[in-house]
Amino acid sequence: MVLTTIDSAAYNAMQAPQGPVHINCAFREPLDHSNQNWSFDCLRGLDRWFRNDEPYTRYLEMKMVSAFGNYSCSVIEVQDIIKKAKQGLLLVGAIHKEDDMWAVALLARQLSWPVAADILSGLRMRKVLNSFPGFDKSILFIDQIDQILLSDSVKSWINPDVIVQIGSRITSKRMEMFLESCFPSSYILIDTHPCRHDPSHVVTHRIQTSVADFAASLCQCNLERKTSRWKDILMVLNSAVSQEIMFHVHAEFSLTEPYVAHVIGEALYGNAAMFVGNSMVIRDLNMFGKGWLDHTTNGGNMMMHNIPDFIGATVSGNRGASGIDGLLSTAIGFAVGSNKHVCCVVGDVSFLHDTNGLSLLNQRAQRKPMTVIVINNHGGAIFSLLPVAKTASPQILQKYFYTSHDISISKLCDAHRQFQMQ
Ligand SMILES: Cc1ncc(C[n+]2csc(CCOP(=O)(O)OP(=O)(O)O)c2C)c(N)n1
Repeated sequence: MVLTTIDSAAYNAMQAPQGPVHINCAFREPLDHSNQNWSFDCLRGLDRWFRNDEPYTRYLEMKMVSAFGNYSCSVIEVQDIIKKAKQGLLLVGAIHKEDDMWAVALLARQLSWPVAADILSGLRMRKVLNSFPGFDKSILFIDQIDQILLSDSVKSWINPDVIVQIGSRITSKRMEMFLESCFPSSYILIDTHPCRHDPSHVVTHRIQTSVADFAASLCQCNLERKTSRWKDILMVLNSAVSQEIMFHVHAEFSLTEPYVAHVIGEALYGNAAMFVGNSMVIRDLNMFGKGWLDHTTNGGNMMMHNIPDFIGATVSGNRGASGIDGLLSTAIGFAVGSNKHVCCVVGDVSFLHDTNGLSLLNQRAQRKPMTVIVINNHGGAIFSLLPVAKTASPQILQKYFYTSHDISISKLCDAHRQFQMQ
């Protein structure tokens, strides 16, 4: 933490506008009087830093140093790291532009590494353009990485030596904890903005550039498409978990949250986008969401141009403090801004936190129709997963944590003259 913080401060102090920087030292967690013994474990992953006099996180620019398309030494060094990687992992966090989704798909093809795509990357809920989902074998999506990491034994086996991360934010807490503990020899973060985003304090190379430029720089390296045990095992694990999920999700005869998350893609079509609410909705979609077959696009023509058999579908959300307020209104703003049919999925308590959004829905100016899906489990189901659910009495839980209610969402929609189905 100290190293990445100092490196970022030093970098910012030397960039325009140059000047002093302020370092905030966060209180340790948990903030109580318990003494924690110092352990050598906290030095894990620092071998490279001890061995040379480079900063832990190096900030690099994608600079060409000649008209012949030659890159600076630092970029060549990154290319070299990628070339030599034996167990590479491409991690795709939140990205919003369709061009970037394309660029990531092309990058994934070049690297031929397993790809872990976050729900907010748009590649998780990718729309499949032909009738053979998964036909594009050149990209190995590990969509079930979150569940795979539930197993300690499997987790200890997953040791990427190089991670390339596109887009800053990762939704899964489990994934973030894994990234903190897996110590790859290089962790390369690509994003266009200069701001720091390294909650796990693991980034060794921070490159401020677009995905497209980064992918273009790798074109020069003639990366070999290697088959490897690493990829094969991840593929088998992913498909085993995916089949298991499919079985359980469809074996239930009731409408469960995982079921909705699993099939919701089928409600999308054409150029539709999705807005996901916080609490369990985004977590469920991140765990159970999957690509969907788009019947409205002519996949046959696209295949001829040797491009992937899928296109990213924009998925947005309000992360940061992950508030449950104003989500419907944000989704409406997103629909206006993106000019797409937006499917907004929120929990019932979140929906009730923003009933004013319903009156905004009535104003149809400047946007396409929206679909709002409320996952109504009559309260904040997320609290049933917290330790408090094991200790507090049911009455206390219902009243103060789940904030259970019997408000009729359908009547609320009627009151706002919104068409609704149950
Ligand atoms: C503005 C705000 N208030 C309170 C919270 C704390 N909080 C997090 S999740 C949650 C419950 C959300 O319930 P719901 O939208 O029904 O989703 P579910 O938990 O059922 O998935 C609450 C109150 C918050 N994140 N933001």
